[in-house]
Amino acid sequence: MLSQNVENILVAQIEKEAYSSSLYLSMASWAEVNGFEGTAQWFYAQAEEEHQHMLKFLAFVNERGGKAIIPALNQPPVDYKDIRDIFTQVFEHEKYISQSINNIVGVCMEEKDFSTNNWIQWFVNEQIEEEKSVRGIIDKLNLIGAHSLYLFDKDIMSMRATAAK
Ligand code: OFO
Repeated sequence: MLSQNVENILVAQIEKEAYSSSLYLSMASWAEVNGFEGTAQWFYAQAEEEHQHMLKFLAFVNERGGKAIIPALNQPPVDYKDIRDIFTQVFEHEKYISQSINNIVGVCMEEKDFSTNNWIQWFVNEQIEEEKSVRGIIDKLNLIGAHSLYLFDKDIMSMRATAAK
């Protein structure tokens, strides 16, 4: 059974994961209409992954005797300056999510909820991977000039295919 504090912070995370999915869908759509097909595919896959994260939180809250709440979401940004801008925003967002997951660990420890703490460790590791992968993409973007964006777009498509879990 979850304590009220643990339930509340897990329910708040359902909203954050749902917003992440919606944000990445918006980025996918921007990339698609601006001709970056590979980047769009990367974001569509990322949006799906975030949707799965949201479902994991939802199922866990309900299984442990809580009540998952399906949130209303804010509209994500519609326009982005360029590809670099988009990935910089992704990196900032993922750092915010990592902080949010760490806060959940903190509440689990305060409440001595060792089973939720054990379960949330999957997300702790997932965030390490996500930050690493986005940092890798930004490093790549910093190495290339504007002319090579077409090659970058093709390249990122294969990165997604190999990194898929
Ligand atoms: Fe961006 O990963 Fe969910 O938690």
